[in-house]
Amino acid sequence: MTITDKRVGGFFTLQHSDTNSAARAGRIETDHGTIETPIFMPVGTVGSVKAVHLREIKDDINAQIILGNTYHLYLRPGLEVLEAAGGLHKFNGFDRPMLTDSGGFQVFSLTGIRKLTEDGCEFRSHIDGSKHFFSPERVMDIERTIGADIMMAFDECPPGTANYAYARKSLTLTHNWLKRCVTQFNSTQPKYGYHQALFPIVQGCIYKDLRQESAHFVTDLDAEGYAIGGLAVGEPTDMMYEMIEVVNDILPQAKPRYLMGVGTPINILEGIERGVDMFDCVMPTRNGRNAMLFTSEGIINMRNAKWAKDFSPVDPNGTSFVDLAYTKAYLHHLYKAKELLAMQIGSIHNLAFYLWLVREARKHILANDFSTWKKMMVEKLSCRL
Ligand code: PRF
Repeated sequence: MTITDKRVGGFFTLQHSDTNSAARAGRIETDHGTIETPIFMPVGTVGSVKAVHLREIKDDINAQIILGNTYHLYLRPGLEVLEAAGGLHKFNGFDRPMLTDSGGFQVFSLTGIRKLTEDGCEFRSHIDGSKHFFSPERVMDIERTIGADIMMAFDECPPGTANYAYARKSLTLTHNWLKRCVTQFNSTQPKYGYHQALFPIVQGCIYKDLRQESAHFVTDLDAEGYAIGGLAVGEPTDMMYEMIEVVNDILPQAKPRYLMGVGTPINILEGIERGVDMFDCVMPTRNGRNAMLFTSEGIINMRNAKWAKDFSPVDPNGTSFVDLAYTKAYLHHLYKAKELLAMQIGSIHNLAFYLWLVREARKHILANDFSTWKKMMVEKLSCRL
């Protein structure tokens, strides 16, 4: 069994592999434009990147692709609205590539209000308590209706503490669901006239043999790209890095690899060094709303009183408009006063920083000095200002 619907004209080009590490620079072509990898994808759960409007996400932050969530979009605004709009791109006005997560991860964090069977997952809406059912077939149909350029397979993401027996059972379920996703994907067409790629997700918790089995299983499907799920869910960080290495040793070089829901700037650099091409995480936006800024000099807690009279720019080395337009003292004041503008500035700054970081990583991969640059960056990123 393989995935038959491939993009005409190709999908991924591996441009350069670092000689000192597994880092890679590449290019993903979609019908909504090109993504240069390694890339970070801002999270737009309900179709909007929280507190950031279109002009900022496109022109200031320079996002090349954003992410939406099947679970949230299915519940609200719902499929009728999304289909009437002509898909999510038309609905939210973002005309660049988008990716939808399958809802697997979101549904499973609803512990207590969900019931998992071989057939699928029954859950209650976090909005109104109504009952719903996601099967692999249903999730493929929903992702077709949302219309993202990259659709994620429906998987189970067990907690980082899962024991071997649970991990084994869960992996079998995820693989059975994946086969059903592929069958449904192959037998349906995109609704809006452009290509959609289906990415399978590798699971297997922290067990090397399960991760290897899963990486081989997904590779056999000949997808246009692959994801590594089930990491950054409570396991030790070293274990996460080890699992990335185990999986990337098996996944084909010629396809992009997406590490789901990761992570801190350091996690991203470590992932890139181990051959990951795509990342997403709520951290830049969530922490930005919460006064924690990532900068090239280290991490800043903007609520700290030490900034009250610091009239230097938010980030003198930053690439976004907000970095030079506002001072630390002013932004400190806005957070203390719980002004909405603080959340906007923090989110824009952090996202622009994440996008800068992956652009720099790409430059250094292409220049063949990634490892030296990464070592220097990790030291800076470990500082708290
Ligand atoms: N599966 C899916 N989405 C995800 C994850 C996963 O394992 C993770 C784990 N870090 C984040 N988002 N479908």
